[in-house]
Amino acid sequence: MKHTFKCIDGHTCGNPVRIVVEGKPDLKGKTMSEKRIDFIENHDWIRKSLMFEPRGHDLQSGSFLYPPADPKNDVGIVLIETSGCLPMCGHGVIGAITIAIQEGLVIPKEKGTVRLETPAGLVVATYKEHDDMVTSVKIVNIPSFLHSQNVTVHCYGLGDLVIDIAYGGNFYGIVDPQKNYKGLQAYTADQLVRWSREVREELNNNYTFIHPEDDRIKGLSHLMWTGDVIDKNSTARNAVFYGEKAIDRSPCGTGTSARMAQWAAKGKLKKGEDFIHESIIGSTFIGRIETETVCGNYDAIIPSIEGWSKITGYNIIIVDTSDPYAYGFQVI
Ligand code: PYC
Repeated sequence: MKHTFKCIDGHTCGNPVRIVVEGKPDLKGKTMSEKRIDFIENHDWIRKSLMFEPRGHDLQSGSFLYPPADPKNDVGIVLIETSGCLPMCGHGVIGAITIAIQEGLVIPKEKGTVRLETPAGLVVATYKEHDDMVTSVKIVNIPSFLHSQNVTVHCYGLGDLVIDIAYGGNFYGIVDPQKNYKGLQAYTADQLVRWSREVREELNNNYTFIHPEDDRIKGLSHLMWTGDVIDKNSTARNAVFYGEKAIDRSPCGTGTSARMAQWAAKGKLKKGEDFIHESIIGSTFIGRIETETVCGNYDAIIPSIEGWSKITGYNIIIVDTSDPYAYGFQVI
């Protein structure tokens, strides 16, 4: 049996995105959170086929668009990547909005604004256009907060590490420079990947991470290594690890949100100030605290993130169930 998926591929500030235009599953549930659970329970083979090798690679991420649960909104999204079906993904949303507007997949009620339902909540995106091309997308993300500070874990490669945990659409362990970690500029991406797997496992084995308002969002999936900026005009630099082998090539939208929440809680970033966040390759997102709020018992911020994407191709992908690698593989 052959399954055909018509996709549009692109990248956001260097990190890949793939929007599945045809071949997406009919998902049960009204909200994107309910659809996400149905996807995880009944359709995860599609993620594996489209994200893993040989049809994808360690960094691949993608999405499916659905009609919104609330007719006031423009569209809903279910996000996938190599690590699973995420509640929210900033670079993925910036890519999906760019592709959806440029290709006419979504006609927003108000030109220049897309009200997007994600499994993590409503995200309002505004976009700029020039000559029918989307030149930038700014998303106002969901409440982001510092979950815990100074959590200690042992990393065999580095020694004891003191880590803050923040939520920005996914839970992040944030490793700032300290006695046993000099900053990301001092290490190779390969070293960061190796240590990340170990540190993430330690954190999940020893601590519990559950979203205070939605217990379907749980577990720490991402690790952020911070370090010196490349461009002196940037505020900060980071490398986010996800999946089993990926270091985000973009500055990471949910990671930038989590880090702004960490900085806000420590008094290092105020509402309205620009937070120019560099990625491992030097691409940037502009972050800002739009408002302050609460999430459960946590003081939280509503962050915005602005970035850009480009379409790289139209891709018709076939999953032939007689192919021994129909459902993909990873080499770790
Ligand atoms: O941009 O939020 C993001 C993201 C998550 C994982 C990779 N990128």
